[in-house]
Amino acid sequence: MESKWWKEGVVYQIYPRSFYDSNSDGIGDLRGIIRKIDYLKELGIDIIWLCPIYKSPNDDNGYDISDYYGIMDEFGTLDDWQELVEKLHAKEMRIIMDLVVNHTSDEHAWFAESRLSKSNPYRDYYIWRKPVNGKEPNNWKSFFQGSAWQYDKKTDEYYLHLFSKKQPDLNWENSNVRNEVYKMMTWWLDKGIDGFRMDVVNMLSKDMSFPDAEIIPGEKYSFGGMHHSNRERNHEYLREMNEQVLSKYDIMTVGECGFTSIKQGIMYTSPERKELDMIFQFELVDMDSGGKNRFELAGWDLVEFKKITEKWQKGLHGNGWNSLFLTNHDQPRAVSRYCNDSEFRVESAKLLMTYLMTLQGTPFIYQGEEIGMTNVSFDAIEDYNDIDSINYYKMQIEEGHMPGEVMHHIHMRGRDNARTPMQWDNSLNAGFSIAEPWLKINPNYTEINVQNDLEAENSIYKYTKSLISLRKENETLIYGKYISYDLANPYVFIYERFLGRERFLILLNFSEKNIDFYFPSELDADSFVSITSNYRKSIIENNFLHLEPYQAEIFLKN
Ligand code: ISL
Ligand code: CA
Repeated sequence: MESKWWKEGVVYQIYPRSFYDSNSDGIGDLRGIIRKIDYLKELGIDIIWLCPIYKSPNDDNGYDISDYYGIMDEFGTLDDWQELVEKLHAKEMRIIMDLVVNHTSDEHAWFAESRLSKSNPYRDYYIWRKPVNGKEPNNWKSFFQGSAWQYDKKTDEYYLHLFSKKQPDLNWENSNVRNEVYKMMTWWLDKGIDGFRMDVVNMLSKDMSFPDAEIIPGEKYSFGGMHHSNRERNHEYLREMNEQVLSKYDIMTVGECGFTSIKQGIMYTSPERKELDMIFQFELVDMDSGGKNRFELAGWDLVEFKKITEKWQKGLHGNGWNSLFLTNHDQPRAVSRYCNDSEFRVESAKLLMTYLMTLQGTPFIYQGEEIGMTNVSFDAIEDYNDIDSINYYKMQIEEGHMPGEVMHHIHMRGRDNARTPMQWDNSLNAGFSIAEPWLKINPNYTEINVQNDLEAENSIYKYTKSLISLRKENETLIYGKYISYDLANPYVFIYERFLGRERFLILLNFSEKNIDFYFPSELDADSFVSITSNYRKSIIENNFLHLEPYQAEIFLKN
């Protein structure tokens, strides 16, 4: 397997609005990130992924871009950005930028032109269709609730928006659109960035005949995934992008690819196909969502979690490359979702970090994960900012659901769980800003904050730091093969990473039970020695170990 810097590095995702506010307006900004470079370097971070910082009316917090070449005023200037990049590079860190080109803002100059008339040269930059029987052209659903089509009176047509109606989808069939995107990517790459995280990059190609999607009985609209995800033409676009832009630089790319099978995953990431370096696949984080939408709560279970992990670990080995993540700015906090965020919060967060740092792939830490930040439960919908949660609330109330029930879904699944400001210390506003923050702080900041973790002996931060360095010192943890044992065990996850004669054994008790655990006999477990633990290093005797709640342990074969 070819070694690459982006296989060996650890990525830290920054949601700039919530990271650190340097000028006291309540909004995180670029100079705020500059001030925290040392904090990230100290943790062992190699690469930063910056969520969108481009000009945007912020209907979807920067994922609705009105100018790809400009910086959002609240975040600073191009000079601030340049300084950030230089300072990162001076510390031998790299930076990847969010690339959002499935759609623009409706306030982008192209769309302003496009909607003016059917003969406007920019008309075909977007996807316009006539009404069908006085209604939307088909039954596709927006990811943010309701129809994916918005009627525009001026020309009596609908435009497609897979996300909010302020995020019209670009028409990738149009080569002018593609060339504009490649030009823009080249502009940023020439400014020295080290790659892109590509937003919903598996949805660029749509079935241009726009057939109705199969519908869940009782529903009005349907997601219609196969009509706009992972289409053959999407791969063609990526290969063209690679040829025209990506292949000319030593960079990394990670494509956000929801609803993607392992077969598609190989197609996107296999080096011979020259598309992307890695993708985010959502099988793990979608496991506990119901069929209708992401807010519908379904069960989560470890056996399924293990199967998905195994499928991707084995499936991409030698064929492509995995990304590893348990949360991001769209997901609940991992510790609240998969483990225990109260009594065993510290043990749980360390367990999840152990998982993240011991698999094959590039690990992504989301801001605050290194100190075990948790979900939040604000009482009122007015305290929420996320368009997805707010639209969901409105629709559910209209459909007659009780506010308490709807709020519960938002508490469990809402994207603002991940977006509350970073908790730096226990001073006013968690040290994030001296002004009132754009989104309320999680009230648990007095206990959960960076300062506490930097001071405490056995903190999550320190554990994370030691795992990152363990990973970097051991090629086996990066490139080694994966094999798992006891797949049917509903509480304990146990797997090995091996390369040549070196063998690491990872043991994770994903439950709050005390467990008398017997290792599979073929392992010869007594010959393994503990090198890391979130309790105290254990000794395996007669293939047996007593496990504490959420115990995580890494062993090395003697
Ligand atoms: O979250 C999902 C699967 O779990 C999908 O709904 C989908 O991958 C996601 O909504 C797409 O997210 C990305 O594009 C959106 C933006 O709001 C998100 O913040 C971004 O990560 C539109 O640009
Ligand atoms: Ca600010």
